[in-house]
Amino acid sequence: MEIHRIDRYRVRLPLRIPFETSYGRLTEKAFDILVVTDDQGNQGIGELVPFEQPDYIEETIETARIMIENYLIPLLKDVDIRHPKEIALLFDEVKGNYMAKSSLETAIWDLYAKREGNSLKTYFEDTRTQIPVGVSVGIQTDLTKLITQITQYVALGYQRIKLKIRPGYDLKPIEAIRHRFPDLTLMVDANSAYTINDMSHLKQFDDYDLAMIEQPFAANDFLDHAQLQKEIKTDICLDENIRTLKDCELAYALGSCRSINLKIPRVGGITEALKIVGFCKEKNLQVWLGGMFESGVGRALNLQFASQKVFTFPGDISASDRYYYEDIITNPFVIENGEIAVPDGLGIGVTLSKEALAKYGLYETISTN
Ligand code: OSB
Ligand code: MG
Repeated sequence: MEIHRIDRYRVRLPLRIPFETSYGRLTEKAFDILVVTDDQGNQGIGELVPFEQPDYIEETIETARIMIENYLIPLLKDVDIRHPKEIALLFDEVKGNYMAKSSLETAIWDLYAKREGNSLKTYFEDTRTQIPVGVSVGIQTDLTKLITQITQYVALGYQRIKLKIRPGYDLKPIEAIRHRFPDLTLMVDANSAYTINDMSHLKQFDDYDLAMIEQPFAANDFLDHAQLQKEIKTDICLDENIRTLKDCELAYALGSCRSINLKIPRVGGITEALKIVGFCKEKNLQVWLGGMFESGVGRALNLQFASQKVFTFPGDISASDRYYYEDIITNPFVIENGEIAVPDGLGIGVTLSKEALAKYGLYETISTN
């Protein structure tokens, strides 16, 4: 198949609750939906997920748009794609820029699955139809409000809580949550806010039976994470560090972590994500699926991918209404008994809501062939 046309919706969705992390506060999520069309008029959709500021990782939505328009789309010109796994190789000559690559790569996987008449999950091994899910809770300095929020999420059935932390906001909220919920599966995510000088402070986290500590140190640090993992009992999980299979191999070889937060966009798409899953299975390294505040399009992709049984630990894949008042797909995701159902339709299995896109999105054609 050949890609003959690419359109995009630039979307901004207001968040129900502002989301604060160690690096900033988000009140609205900007993202693009890319629509790729083949030579027969079949279409696939993918989500471009980076933030507007380069504060989670270096990519931003604007740098990604430049990479897509000026460098990635030209690589697709006149190429006969036999299988979507060829895209990662084709994009390899562009260094980094994984989220930009992923938006097109995942759209092409969706297109391919639709063209072949399959649900995307049929291309993965050992799948199930319901996914256990958790929720990531932003920094909230008012501990009463924090506990109220977590109580609501627990009542809704979320099977795991991830608390965002930063220096000065860690042991107190952890203790408050543990006091109220002694048996809750609880983890924390620092988004790179600590340094090796905080070692003795971080060791105190061992007292709270945390499932893991996600990304305490810098996004490109492997050595200090390895040092910490040697000295602490709690599992370390890497998020920002992991862009490629090579990063996983390095983390494993050095002992930098015992768990991997896998985000398909952060590793450039499905093909690299599958390699990472294979490696983690082989090495018995825990892997679970993270999120980027995706709309229903990215969320559907995450659910398809998380259908693989290796993802036993509940992912950052919450119901649509945890994030947004209104989603841009016709059937928003709901949580039931702590799980979300994997969509059954062709490809990623969701349909864009033209009304919601008219309200929140700007439509434009970015490539014709
Ligand atoms: O560090 O995992 C993270 C959201 C945005 C950017 C980074 C992260 C997160 C989350 C929430 O923790 C993930 C989600 O629910 O989509
Ligand atoms: Mg994280």
